[in-house]
Amino acid sequence: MNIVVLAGGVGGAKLCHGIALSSGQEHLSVVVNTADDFELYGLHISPDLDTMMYTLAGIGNPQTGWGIAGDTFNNFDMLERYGVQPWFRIGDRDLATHLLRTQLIAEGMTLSAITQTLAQRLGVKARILPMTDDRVRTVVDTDEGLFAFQDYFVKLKWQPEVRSLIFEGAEEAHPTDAVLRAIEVADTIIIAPSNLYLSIDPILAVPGIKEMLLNAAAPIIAVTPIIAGESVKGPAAKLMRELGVECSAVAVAQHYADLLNGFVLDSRDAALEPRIAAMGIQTLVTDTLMTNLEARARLACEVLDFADRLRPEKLGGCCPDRLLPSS
Ligand code: FO1
Repeated sequence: MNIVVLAGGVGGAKLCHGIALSSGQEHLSVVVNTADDFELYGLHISPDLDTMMYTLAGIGNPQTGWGIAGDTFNNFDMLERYGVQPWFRIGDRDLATHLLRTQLIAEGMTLSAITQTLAQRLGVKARILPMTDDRVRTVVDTDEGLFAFQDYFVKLKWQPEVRSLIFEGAEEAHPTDAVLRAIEVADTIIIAPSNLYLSIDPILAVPGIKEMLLNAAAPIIAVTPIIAGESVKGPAAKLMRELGVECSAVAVAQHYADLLNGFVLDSRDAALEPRIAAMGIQTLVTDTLMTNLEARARLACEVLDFADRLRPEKLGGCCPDRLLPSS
C-alpha cells in the first residue's frame, strides 16, 4: 500500500502523524512544500520539512506544532542579549538541524538527501520528500508591499492584506524523481488539510507535479483546512477573503477540483455536501478536527477507508478523460 500525502506545515503533519499511528510509516511518502524555506544567520531553514520530520519522529512540540518538544531557547536569549531583536524562535535542539542542513548543503548534498539522512537518524520510517531540490520561495504581495514568506507569516503575524502570491523560481524548478515516482506508484493520494495557497499551491506550481497527479491511477482526496468558514490554524480563511474567494470548504474543493476524486469536509459543514457532490466529487463528512493523537489516527483511518472505496471506481476508468494529459 503506497500512500502519498501532499503537505505543508502543521495541519499536514498532524494528518501524516495520524496515518503513521494507524497504518505505520513504511507505506507513507510525504511531498512537502519547501517554498517557506529561508536563510537566517547564514543558516538554511526548512520549516515545513522540519515540522513533518519532528512530528513523525514523535518529538514535535504539541503546543505550537513546530519546533521540538521541551526545547530550550538559550541561544535565542543570548541573541536578544546582543540586541539583534530575534523574531524567529529557533530552539537549541532545533538549531542542530539548521546547522547540519546548512553544512551538508555546503558540501553539495541535495535537500532530498539531507532530509532523508536527518529523518532516518531520528528514526522516521516514512519518506519525507521535498517537492523539489531547486530554490522556490513564496513572496507575498500585500497592501504594505512585498514580503518574504517568513517575514509575512512570523514577523508580521500574517496581518498585511494579501493581493497575490508569487512562487519565485517555481517555473525553473524540477520535481525530484522520488516525488514523481511516489505519485506514479501511489495507491492513495491525499492533499492534507494544509493552507491551500501557502502550502499546497507551491507544490502544484512545480512543473510536472500537477500533470503527474492528473494522470495518477490512485484516487486523490483532499481534506478541508476550512471548517465553518474559518481555518483551523493560520491565515487560510483570511487569505480567501483577501483574494475574494468564498471562505468555505466548497471553495477549497473548487480550488483543487480538476484533481479530486474525493473531498473530506467537516460535520459542521454537512450542508455544503450537495454543492461538492454536484462537482462530481465524492464526499466524506466527518469530524476533521485533530485535537489529539486519537483524533489524528481516527481521521487518517477514515480517509484511507474512503480512498479504498474510491479506488475501484477510479481504476475502472470511470473518468477516462481524467487519465489523459490536461489540455
Ligand atoms: N512560527 C511562528 O509563528 N513563530 C516562530 O517563531 C516560528 C519559529 C519556527 C522555528 C522553526 C520552524 O521549523 C518553524 C517555526 N515557525 C514559527 C513555524 C513556521 O513559520 C511555519 O510552520 C511555516 O513556515 C508555515 O507552515
